[in-house]
Amino acid sequence: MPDRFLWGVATSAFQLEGSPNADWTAWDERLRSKPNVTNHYSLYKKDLKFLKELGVNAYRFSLEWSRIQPEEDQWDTEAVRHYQDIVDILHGEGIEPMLTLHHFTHPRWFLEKYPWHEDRSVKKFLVYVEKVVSTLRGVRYWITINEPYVLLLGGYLDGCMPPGLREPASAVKALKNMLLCHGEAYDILHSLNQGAEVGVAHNMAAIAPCRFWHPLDRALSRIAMFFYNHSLIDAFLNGTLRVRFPFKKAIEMEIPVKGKVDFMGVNYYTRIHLRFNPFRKMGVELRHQDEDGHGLTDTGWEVHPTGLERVLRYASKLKVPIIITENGIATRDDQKKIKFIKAHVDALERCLENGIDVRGYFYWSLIDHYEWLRGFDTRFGLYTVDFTTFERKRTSAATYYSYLINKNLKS
Ligand code: IFM
Repeated sequence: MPDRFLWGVATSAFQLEGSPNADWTAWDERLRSKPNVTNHYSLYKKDLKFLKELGVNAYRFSLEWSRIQPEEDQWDTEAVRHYQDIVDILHGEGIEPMLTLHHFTHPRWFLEKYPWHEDRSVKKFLVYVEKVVSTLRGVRYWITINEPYVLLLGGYLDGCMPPGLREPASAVKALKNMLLCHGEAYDILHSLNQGAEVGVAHNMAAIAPCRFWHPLDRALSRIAMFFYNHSLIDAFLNGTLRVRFPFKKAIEMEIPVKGKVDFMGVNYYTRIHLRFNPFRKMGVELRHQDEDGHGLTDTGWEVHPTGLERVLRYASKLKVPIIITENGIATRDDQKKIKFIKAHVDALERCLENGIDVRGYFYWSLIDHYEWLRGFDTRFGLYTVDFTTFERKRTSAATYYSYLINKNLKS
C-alpha cells in the first residue's frame, strides 16, 4: 500500500440525519414516520467514536445543504457549526475528513425554483459552495458532486428521484449544469483553500451484454459503458462532454472542466447486464445475473470484484490519483459482507500491483441508513441501526475491516 493510503468509511448526511427542508423529505412518504432517520444529527459524537474503534484514518461525509440554507435567503449558522464540529472531532482523532458538498439532496426551494435543467441553477449552487467553503476550516479533500450520473438517470430519465422527470433533453441540460458547477466549484475551492484536493465521486459499474452473441445487447453495452462510465472521465481529459443515448444521435458540448480534478473518486458496487428489449424505455432491459456464484446482495446486485479493476483502469487514463470513495454491500449476512470486503480489497491490491495509482478505499457505509429507492430495509452498515430505538450494534464485518486496516497500516 502507498504511504498515507486513506482507509476510510463513507456516509452522506441526509441518509443518516434526514432534514425537514430537503426535497427528498417531501418526495418519499416513508420518511414521514422516520424523519430523523438514524438520529445521527443528535448522536453524531457517539457515531464518530466508531471511527476510532475501526482504526480508519479517513472519513467521508457530506453537508446537508437544506440544513445550511433552509430558505433561499436564510443561512443557518448553527448547522454550519455542527459540521465544523465533526471536522474538529476528526482532527482531534487524527482522522482525515473528506467532505462532499452535494450528495443527491437539495433544499426544497432549490428544486422548485432552480432545478438542475435550468441554467440559473448554477449560480445558486455556487452561492452555497462559496458560503460553506469560506466558512468551514480544516478540510483538505473535497468532493463537489456525488454520482452526477445517478442523479441524472434517477431524476431526469427514469423519474424515480426528484424532480421525477423523464425527459432526455432536460437530462442533458442538467448534466451540463452540474458539470459547469463542478468546474466553478473547483476554482472557488482552490482560491479559498490553499492545498485543497478536489474531485467528484463517479459511480462506475462493470457492464456486459446479457447475450454475448446478440449484436444489439453488445451495442447497448458499449453505448452504456461509454456514456455511464467513460464520458465524465473523457470530459475531464479533453473538456468535451459527449452524450449518447441508445438509438439517438450523439450530442457534444464543450464544458470547461479539462484538468479540473485533483483526484478521481470512484464509487463501485456491481456489474450490470444489458439486454435489448423493444418494449422497454430506449430498448434497454437491465439485469443482475449471479455469474460468479457469490449470490446477489439484498439490493439484488451482482457481486463482481474483478469489475473494480476494469473501471479503475479506465479512470487511470486521467493520470491523477484515484480514490475508491464508495464500495459496499447491502446484506444482513456478516460473512457475506466480510467476503465482499476481502474480495474488493484483493482487487484493489491487484490494481496497485499493476501500477494504478489508487490512494484510498472507503467502505460504504459506517452505519445502516436510509437508502434512496429502498427505504430502511437495506443494511450496508458496519454497525447496524435499529430504526425505532436508534440502538447501534457492531457487526463482525466491522471487526474484520478493522483487522484489515490495522494489518495494512502496520505493514
Ligand atoms: O447509498 C448510496 C449512496 O448514497 C450513493 N452510492 C450508492 C449507495 C448505495 O446505493
